[in-house]
Amino acid sequence: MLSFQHETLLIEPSDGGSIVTIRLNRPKALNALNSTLIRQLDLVLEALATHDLRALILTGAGSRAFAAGADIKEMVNHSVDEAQTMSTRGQRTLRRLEDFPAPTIAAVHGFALGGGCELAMCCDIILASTRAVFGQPEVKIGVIPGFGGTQRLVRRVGAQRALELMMSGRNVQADEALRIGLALDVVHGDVHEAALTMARQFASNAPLAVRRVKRAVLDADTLLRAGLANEAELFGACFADDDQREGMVSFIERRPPVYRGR
Ligand code: CO8
Repeated sequence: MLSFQHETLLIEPSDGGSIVTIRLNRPKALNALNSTLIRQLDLVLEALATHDLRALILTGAGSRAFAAGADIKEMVNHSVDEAQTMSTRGQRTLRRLEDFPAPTIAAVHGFALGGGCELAMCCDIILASTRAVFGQPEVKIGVIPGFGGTQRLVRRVGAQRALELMMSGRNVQADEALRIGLALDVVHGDVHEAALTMARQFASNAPLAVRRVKRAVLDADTLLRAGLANEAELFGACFADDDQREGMVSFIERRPPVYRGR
């Protein structure tokens, strides 16, 4: 029953259907998160939450990326309202992933940038291949993280490191991701196989107890909701700036941006 396909996602059951892998499947665009993918992910997560899964794995199709962020080409011309709405919608889907009843593991190879990094951080565990590259590069294109990065990166790595990463927009290689606690482990070998091995370990324990461990941890964070709403508003506000258009157009035109602070 779980073996269904979506345009932008591949759904791969294993272990008799008790473990499922969702593979983001836009490899030509480095699995950039467009609105179709987000919508399909939302539907798949809603459906899978009603199955008796023991673990869920999220990974990217192709060899180059987990996901290189929200789709810049889709959002370049957004108004403030459209941007805020898209941020809020995306946050809802990512929150659905974070709230998924069973354990979730992001198996990251290649780029996990912007929305891709934000998506990975909604999983309980992040495993990185040696070639994983993380980052929140939004300020380089005139905006801020809008899928929860300003909230969840702080929780993963602390405010000082999160601010340094989000204000520089620089890339974080796998070994640094491990050192700062963004990734739990760096895998020398097949990162999806490693995720499956970990998923099986979780799956061998009492499933209701495992789910309650997760609930207890998530429920303790009572401030996240307000932080996400504030982020969506600030993300939307970027789309009143000339710098947002310049940042995104320069990415599409493959030239350096010229920012004027307006
Ligand atoms: N959106 C759309 N297309 C993308 C994206 C993206 N984020 N990333 C890569 N692509 C496309 C490229 O345009 C290119 O397509 P084409 O061949 O048709 O021109 C293809 O993927 C391959 O990419 P490159 O040619 O650029 O590959 P390189 O190896 O030269 O570079 C990089 C790889 C470094 C990953 C580069 O592609 C890059 O910098 N990508 C953008 C990274 C980024 O800035 N991500 C953050 C986006 S903003 C964001 O995620 C905010 C989240 C909140 C959103 C809220 C809702 C609106």
